Amino acid sequence: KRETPLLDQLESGPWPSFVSDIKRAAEARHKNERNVEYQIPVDVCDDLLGVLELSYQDGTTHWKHGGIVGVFGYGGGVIGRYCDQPENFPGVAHFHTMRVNQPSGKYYTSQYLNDLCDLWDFRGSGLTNMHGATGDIVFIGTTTEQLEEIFFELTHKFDQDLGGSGSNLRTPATCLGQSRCEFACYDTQALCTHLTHEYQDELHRPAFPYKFKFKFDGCPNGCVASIARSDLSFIGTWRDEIRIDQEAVAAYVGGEIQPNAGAFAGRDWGPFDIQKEVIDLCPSQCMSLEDGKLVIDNKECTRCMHCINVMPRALKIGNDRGCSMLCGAKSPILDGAQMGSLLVPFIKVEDNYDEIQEIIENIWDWWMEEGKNRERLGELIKRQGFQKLLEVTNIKAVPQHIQEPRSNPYILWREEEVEGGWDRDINEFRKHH
Ligand code: SRM
Ligand code: SF4
Repeated sequence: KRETPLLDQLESGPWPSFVSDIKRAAEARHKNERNVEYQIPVDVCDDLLGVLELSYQDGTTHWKHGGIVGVFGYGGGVIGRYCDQPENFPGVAHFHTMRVNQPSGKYYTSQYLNDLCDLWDFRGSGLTNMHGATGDIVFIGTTTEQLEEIFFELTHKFDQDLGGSGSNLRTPATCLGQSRCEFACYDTQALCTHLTHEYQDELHRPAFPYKFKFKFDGCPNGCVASIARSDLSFIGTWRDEIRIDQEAVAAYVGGEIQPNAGAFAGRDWGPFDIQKEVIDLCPSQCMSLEDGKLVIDNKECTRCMHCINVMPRALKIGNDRGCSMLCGAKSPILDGAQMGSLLVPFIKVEDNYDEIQEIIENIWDWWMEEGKNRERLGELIKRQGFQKLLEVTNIKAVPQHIQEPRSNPYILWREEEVEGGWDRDINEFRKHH
């Protein structure tokens, strides 16, 4: 057993510690109560702790980049990792990570989880990350020889595929949507599953300038935070009116129904004040109480979800539902972090997803043609302009595309698009219109 004084300190804080977890895994591996015929060194977890301790001592990583590893026919799904001190830490000389495509909405049977863990105890370190930040089941640490074996078992016995890594479509991620959530404006799981199957090639064979992520939120609550971390984000919305049950509104106001404290976890509500907690907090100030009835000016509503979150029994999403598509979110490498920009304000999400796929493919054609190596979609949009994106997707400019009307018009008109051209006399023009 290795001494790890620096790592031990990490266990002393108030939070659950990954160091304790790895120690527990190391111990279990040595005990081997289920007589697993380990296919990688039994002290993989001890060596992992050892090399991590050394990194803390030296103030630098002892993992080195390099050496592409993977499975036959795929270009993604496996991240190669080698230790730069293989003599001292033979258990982690190779320590590759495998990303496994999680089921939509992350539903499992216990049997299935057990089988996954058994496979990984047998052929890997036993350490997992459920789930990685993109959403995958992440298997942490195995040797090169095991990769094909694991892949074979996953695809043949588990009916399960690898996820994305590298310059390809990354594993799409979705909220659990209509399977449990009354706010879901479209079937997020169905769309996620459909596009995952449809774009298998793009997921497994890196042919893009860089990574590309899809994420699906059933409503603007954004439980998978698609607006911040996907190149193409699908956010459920509706275009008719919020449905109001006035009796339930009165019951909230009268204290017979408690507001949904989950919307403000841990907060002591006291008597519910609808003016203060809902009406005054509406970002577009489109609500009022008239003779005890709640009135919403729906054309001003921005679908922020606040009122619905607080009073879910009184207010419900509209009936004419679909999603908005936003594009270009990314984290800071190369050209700075960006949130998604609205591209399609509303699109129906029906059984046939042709219209959605047409938009996706037009974007990809443009990005693959024009994108520089390691340039995310968001950066290409910044470099060539949002207008160019509208041209390649054949989407007409609408006011929602413009961030700050008048001070920052995103859209530039060509002379032939403007009645009277550049030489028109504005005053003449005004007189006639
Ligand atoms: Fe990431 C690079 C791990 C989710 C933005 N990310 C890396 C590298 C390859 C860096 C490295 O070489 O050490 C890491 C590989 C570690 C390994 O050995 O597996 C790495 N990223 C991860 C994971 C494994 C962290 C985790 O444990 O959760 C996540 C993937 C697990 C999964 O598939 O579920 C992971 N990375 C993300 C996310 C979150 C998301 O997808 O929602 C982001 C922000 C969203 C985005 O895409 O911008 C993210 N990772 C990056 C970036 C910055 C890209 C940019 O354009 O700004 C890099 C740097 C790069 O690509 O060179 C990066
Ligand atoms: Fe429900 Fe909306 Fe969260 Fe999806 S994003 S789980 S629909 S609240």
